[in-house]
Amino acid sequence: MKAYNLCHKPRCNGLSLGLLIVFDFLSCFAYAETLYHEFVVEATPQKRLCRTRSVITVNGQFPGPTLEARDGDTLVIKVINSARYNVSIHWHGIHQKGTPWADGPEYVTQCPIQPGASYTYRFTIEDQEGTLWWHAHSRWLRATVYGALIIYPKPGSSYPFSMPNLEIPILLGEWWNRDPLDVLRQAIFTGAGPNVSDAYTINGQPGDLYRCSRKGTVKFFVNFGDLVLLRIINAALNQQLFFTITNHKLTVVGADAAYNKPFTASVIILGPGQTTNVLLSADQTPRRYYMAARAYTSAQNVPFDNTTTTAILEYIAAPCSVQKGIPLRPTLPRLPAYNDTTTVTAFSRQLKSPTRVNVPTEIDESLFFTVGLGFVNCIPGPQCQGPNNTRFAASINNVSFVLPRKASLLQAYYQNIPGVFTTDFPAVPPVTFDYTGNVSRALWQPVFGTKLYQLEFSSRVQIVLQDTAILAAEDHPMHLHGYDFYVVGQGFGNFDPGRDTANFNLIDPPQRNTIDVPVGGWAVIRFVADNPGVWLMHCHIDAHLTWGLAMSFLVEDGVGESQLIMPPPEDFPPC
Ligand SMILES: *[C@@H]1O[C@H](CO)[C@@H](O)[C@H](O)[C@H]1NC(C)=O
Ligand SMILES: *[C@@H]1O[C@H](CO)[C@@H](O)[C@H](O)[C@H]1NC(C)=O
Ligand SMILES: *[C@@H]1O[C@H](CO)[C@@H](O)[C@H](O)[C@H]1NC(C)=O
Ligand SMILES: *[C@@H]1O[C@H](CO)[C@@H](O)[C@H](O)[C@H]1NC(C)=O
Ligand SMILES: *[C@@H]1O[C@H](CO)[C@@H](O)[C@H](O)[C@H]1NC(C)=O
Ligand SMILES: *[C@@H]1O[C@H](CO)[C@@H](O)[C@H](O)[C@H]1NC(C)=O
Ligand SMILES: *[C@@H]1O[C@H](CO)[C@@H](O)[C@H](O)[C@H]1NC(C)=O
Ligand SMILES: [Cu+2]
Repeated sequence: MKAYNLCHKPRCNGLSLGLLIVFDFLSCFAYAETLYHEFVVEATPQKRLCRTRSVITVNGQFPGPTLEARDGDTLVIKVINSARYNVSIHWHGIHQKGTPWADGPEYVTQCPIQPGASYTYRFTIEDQEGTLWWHAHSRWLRATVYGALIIYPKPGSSYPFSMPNLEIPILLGEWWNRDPLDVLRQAIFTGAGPNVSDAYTINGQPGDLYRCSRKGTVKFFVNFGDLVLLRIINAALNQQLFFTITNHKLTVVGADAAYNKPFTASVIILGPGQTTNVLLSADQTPRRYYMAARAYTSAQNVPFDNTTTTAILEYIAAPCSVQKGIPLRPTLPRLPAYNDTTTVTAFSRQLKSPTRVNVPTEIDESLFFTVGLGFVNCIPGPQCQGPNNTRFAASINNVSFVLPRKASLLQAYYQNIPGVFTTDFPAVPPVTFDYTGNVSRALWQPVFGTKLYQLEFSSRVQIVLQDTAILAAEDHPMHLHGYDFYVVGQGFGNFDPGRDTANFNLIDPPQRNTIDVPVGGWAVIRFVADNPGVWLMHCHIDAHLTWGLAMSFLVEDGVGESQLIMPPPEDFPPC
């Protein structure tokens, strides 16, 4: 495996990253490169919370290896499945223009890589800079199969902010004492909500506030005066998280691999799937400080993991402070209450693109999608343990998404395999109702189907994502594959085109790949469908995805050669 050399970056002090970044002067003059990696998916024993269990990892690392590239580079990653589960890997936020077969969601763009098999993902990074990540996209394997994907500017260009002298990837995760696939299996069997996690983690470690965890607590070392770029990724399976650091202000400079107008915050919020880049000035008394994350949960009376994960930010000069009588022991930062939606709203309202952007103003496809939970009535018994003798479900426009089995959606489209999907996904809800009000029980049960929405190449799309109060209003981090989109508006209650359209931000809306649709509210996104393929859009809370909170777009070919779906690679995994 090639270690990537980053000439525009100052030498890392090595302590905090634990990575040796070799400074290769020659690469400063190189243009786009092809970077080859091998990912061996395998079971590895890991000890957390006083017990050891077998964990599915990549190359035995948890979290998995950090991929580093520059805008314009091509990544070639051979994934070898040495585990006993089917697996596929998604490169979250990469557009995959011209390489839809490399996107990764199982049964959407490929069949899974079966035990003993391998598949090589090849894709080029085009006009993207910032922090993304990669993760398994096969059942709940992403609980442990994930890592950072960092995209540096092209050679000769740099960040639109002061050059940090240290960069730290921070991956927030969720840990179960049991195998997460057993947790999933049990939830699918009973129809009830899955067991909540036993811990949150920072770079794989729960931190000082959990049993038997203190020894493993992650420490990041900084020098007084350092300007540090934290690349924070919410890799948790099912939970939005607040993140903060005692006594330090965070300057938000990017989200989902797009820059934004810098603003400061003491707490940031990330839905699963989202990333946030923040600058931190190490300008406090040299000592140890906690960074901490815990749940933001918007659904009422729903069980959640109410624990707090911590890591330590330690000034290298801290021992000198001890001599002056300043204790080393870190203090906990103040985190918002688990249901503090006000803080979440205030944070997301501040996110704006750095300059005026090119938002589509004429719209060809005006879509209105309700996103929310639901249930299915069932015969009381062990497989009917959802609320009041039901099984949980979730849907978009009342369609609960079912993955095909005999071929992936992309393959079925490309090879004209009949009977795999239909293209009648509704553009608007089949029934109009008071989405966020007291919804009649007659509306709570969705239909199941594998329905796609077909888009002409280059159509300008607007989607109103409207939360519903069916079972419980809840915020849903909606992720679109294959595209970034502009978030032109957000609000609470039912979207009202008459009132709300006038307030859209068509000047400098933030660009993202995952939008947290406010609890009991709505978000409006716009993008141009210029990337042919089959692209999943789904809630990034895996419990909701399991229940069907997903749909797919089928984007037709354009006319030029670069606007066609190319044939699948030869090692493409069969079903
Ligand atoms: C889920 O939680 C219940 C209650 O605590 C426990 O009995 C069960 O074993 C757990 N299941 C899994 C798969 O962790
Ligand atoms: C969460 O835990 C804190 C203590 O850490 C406690 O004060 C609070 O009541 C708990 N909240 C819920 C909803 O369980
Ligand atoms: C948050 O939860 C607490 C109790 O856990 C409750 O007293 C408070 O009203 C809730 N706040 C909001 C905004 O729902
Ligand atoms: C379950 O039934 C009880 C009693 O009829 C009712 O109060 C509650 O709202 C119901 N819950 C759901 C989720 O339907
Ligand atoms: C919601 O509507 C049902 C009838 O559809 C009614 O029985 C119930 O009282 C209403 N609940 C509230 C809180 O308005
Ligand atoms: C969803 O479809 C089912 C079956 O047609 C229907 O009973 C239910 O009322 C619909 N719900 C909504 C919100 O459209
Ligand atoms: C693994 O993938 C193959 C091919 O799609 C499928 O036949 C098999 O059922 C999958 N195994 C599991 C456990 O899902
Ligand atoms: Cu959701």
